[in-house]
Amino acid sequence: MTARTVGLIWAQTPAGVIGRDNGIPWRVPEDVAHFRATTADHPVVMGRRTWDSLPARFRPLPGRRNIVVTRQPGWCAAGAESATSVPAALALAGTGTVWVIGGAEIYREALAAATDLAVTEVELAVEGDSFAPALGPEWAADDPAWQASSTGIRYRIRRYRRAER
Ligand code: NAP
Ligand code: VY7
Repeated sequence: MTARTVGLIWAQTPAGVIGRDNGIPWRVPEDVAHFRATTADHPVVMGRRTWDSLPARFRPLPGRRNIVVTRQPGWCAAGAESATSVPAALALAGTGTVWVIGGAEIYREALAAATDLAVTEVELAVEGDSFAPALGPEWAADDPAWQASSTGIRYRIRRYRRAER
């Protein structure tokens, strides 16, 4: 049997906010470094709105296959591959580790296929319009200590594993 890792990676507030106005309403450089290191050399799957949210100079995310999920049959962008569903995107990614990098719609749809979650909690009370998916009791998390970012924002990076089914 082929061991396959389908990871979801996001950063959220304690209230579950992950985005606002098609952006992330904070900047925590230690989290961005964690995101870059975790996804390095692996395909990343994202929703079309998250692709649009990346500044043009960071598109595609370098060193990774960028797979964009869209319902638009003719959608294309330089440096991106496209797929018309989450399962099709995961199939296109092949058999190694793949990271699903957002946004809210895509996390909800990919959660059923996920084996691992990397969730950064940032201790901020900010309003948002995009939220992390609700997690059921099948997800077991570690309990790392809170850290202080160079920005002063407290954060911690939690790992979730799905219990074997
Ligand atoms: P999204 O999940 O990035 O993308 C939604 C789009 O994906 C849809 O409009 C559609 O594209 C496509 N799509 C969704 N389901 C599909 C399906 N079943 N089949 C085919 N295509 C499908 O958008 P979002 O939920 O609005 O999330 C964006 C927000 O999340 C932004 O605020 C972003 O900054 C934030 N974000 C936060 C983090 C974090 O870690 N904090 C990470 C990533 C993103 P078309 O409209 O082209 O058909
Ligand atoms: C998404 C960017 C957004 C805006 C400006 C630059 C966790 C995060 C995400 C997504 C944080 C982002 C960027 C940062 C990454 C760089 C390229 C430039 C790279 C997520 N835990 N945190 N996120 N870039 N899914 N999960 O900041 O990206 O990776 O090369």
